[in-house]
Amino acid sequence: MFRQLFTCKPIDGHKREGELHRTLTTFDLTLMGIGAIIGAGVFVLTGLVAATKAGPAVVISYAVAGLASLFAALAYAELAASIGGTGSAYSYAYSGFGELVAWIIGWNLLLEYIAAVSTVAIGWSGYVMSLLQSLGMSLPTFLHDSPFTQGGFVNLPAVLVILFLTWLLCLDVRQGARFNFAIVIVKLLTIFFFISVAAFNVKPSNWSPFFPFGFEGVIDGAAIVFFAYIGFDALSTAVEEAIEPQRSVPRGILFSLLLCTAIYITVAALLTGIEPYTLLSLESPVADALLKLGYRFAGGLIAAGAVAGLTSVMFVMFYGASRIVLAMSRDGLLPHRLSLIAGKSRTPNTIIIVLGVLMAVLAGFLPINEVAEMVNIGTLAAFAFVCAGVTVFRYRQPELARPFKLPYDPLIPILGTTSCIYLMLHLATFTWWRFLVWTILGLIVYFIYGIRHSMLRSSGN
Ligand code: ALA
Repeated sequence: MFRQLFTCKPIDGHKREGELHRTLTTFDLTLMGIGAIIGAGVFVLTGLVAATKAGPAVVISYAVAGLASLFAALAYAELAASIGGTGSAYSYAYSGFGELVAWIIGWNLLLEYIAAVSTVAIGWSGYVMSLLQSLGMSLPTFLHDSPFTQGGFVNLPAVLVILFLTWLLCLDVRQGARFNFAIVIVKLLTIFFFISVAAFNVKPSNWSPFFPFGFEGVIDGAAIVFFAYIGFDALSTAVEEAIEPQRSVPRGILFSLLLCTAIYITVAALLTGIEPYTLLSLESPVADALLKLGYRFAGGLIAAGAVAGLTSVMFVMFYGASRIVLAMSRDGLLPHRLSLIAGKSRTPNTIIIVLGVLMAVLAGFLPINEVAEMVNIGTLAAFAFVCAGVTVFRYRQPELARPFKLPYDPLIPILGTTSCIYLMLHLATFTWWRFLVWTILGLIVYFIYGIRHSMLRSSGN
């Protein structure tokens, strides 16, 4: 049994065919990447980090977090193309580090995705409420706040949006991709509107002092705005549904990340250029800055863009969570019957419905905003592993076909692992405690359930 903990699963690459539908192109994947990446991060955290951590140097925070994400994206691109597996980092860890490490990574990825969808749903509900207010409508408090807020009972809009996405994900994945396409266009238009208005209103004096909180502030800020980059990793769960995944998945990951990095740096520079960083709103800095410039309809427009943006983040993260559970249940580490694929749509409907109900309950009844910090630490840990995984596979499987090979090996994987760990060290101590508690809980689940039901064990490896 002890040997099983460290036994690596043989790589089955992209051989598993005929279960999910292969319909996604590079274009779909790039749009799904943008859909998952641009969301609450840029619409909220840019102002918060500029005002409290980094000042105008939030631009550098975005560059630092973007660079760490780029290293990780290159590693994801290589492993997604060569190893495949719908479980993303979980599947790579299973083939490179063995079952126990894979389980811990998968368990933390689940936390990342479930916490991301639930917290983003709460943020989404807030934006919907302000949109309704701008149209002269409202919902009673007990229907839009959790029981932990005075007068609240359930966050109904958050529950409804998750149930809607559950239904959408149970349809053919292609239909979901079409829906994603429409909302990504809305959010890109919103951001380009902001950029084109702000570009003519910059006051260079607002960029001085540039480093009011010093270098430490910039790195603390990077550990937080890292949240804005999360999401491209969800694309690596699409290898079984992508056409020519060895080419389309690496391209989708890299194209979407590079485009979003350029957008983030531009938005951060303009936002701190049009308004002194000390005056930026902590809740809705982008809309607020435009309102102060006299664009009255800006609030409504940005709220619409944010609603669209957050919807696509939830959609892609929910999709990623379902595919990771699919991989874990196929391996027997979670109940195997979850991995049933629905006949017509070829989607893992049982998993989607179970996750949908779980996330709807979390978003509807819990004040889980602080859980958002957990998203960053879980993701950074997975990214660090994926970067290290590239080097491990170079030694263990030198002959493995690598349709995409990251450049400057082994420099990039080393820089990727160290930069992710460095950013983790800049997160708050209580975040580390929670991370530890969640991981211990995962170990308990593994030793009570996973180890006994593992397919690797029953196959006698
Ligand atoms: N990157 C996603 C966002 O900013 C999680 O909302």
